[in-house]
Amino acid sequence: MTRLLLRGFDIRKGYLDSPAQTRLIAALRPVLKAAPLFRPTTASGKEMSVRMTSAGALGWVSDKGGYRYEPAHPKGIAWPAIPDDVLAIWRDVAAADRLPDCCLINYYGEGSRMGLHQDRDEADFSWPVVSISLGDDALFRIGNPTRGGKTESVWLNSGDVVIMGGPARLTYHGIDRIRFGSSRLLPKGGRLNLTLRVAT
Ligand code: MD3
Ligand code: FE
Repeated sequence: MTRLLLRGFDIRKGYLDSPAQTRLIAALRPVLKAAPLFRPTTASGKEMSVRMTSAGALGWVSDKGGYRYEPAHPKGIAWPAIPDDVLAIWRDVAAADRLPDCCLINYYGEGSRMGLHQDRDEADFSWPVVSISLGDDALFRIGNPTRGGKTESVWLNSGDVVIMGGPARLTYHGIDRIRFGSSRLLPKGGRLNLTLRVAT
């Protein structure tokens, strides 16, 4: 495993080996069955190219009512529990004395991207956010604490884990593109990104 520090983001390249990635996908299968991926729309009514769902007490949703955390999936059921294998990664890397209450699951198919944004729907920005990449490679762009300015990009590969804490917690970031078909982890291709958060 190699470690990269970029603008306060702690990037653990190759944190999960191939068998651990396969185990994580197996643990996520029942989660995705219970809480299917859906396509959120922004407050302005545009469909996002990324499909999403969540696990944990709270899940992140976006629709005409805006962005927020909700205790139920849009189809009305409680979000499934965050799998233990996922929580074990948080325990190992987050250095936080509580567990996350949300695991947001983003799925990137061919052509999906996520524009530069800040994550600020959580109640307390002093908790870190932990991201786990699975499947196809993604070009991750890191900006600044305010909009604009120079950015730096890094490819995230399957098995990489990123920890965003401290001053980096409010840094602008996004996914420019994925290399669709670069990984064989997901049978239908694409990329799953898990972000573990303390929302409340
Ligand atoms: C920096 N996801 O879900 S993960 C997101 O790959 C999101 O799906 C991207 O941005 C993805 O909000 C990037 C890296 C990441 C996640 C959350 C962050 C970086 C972050 C929260 C605060 C600062
Ligand atoms: Fe984000």
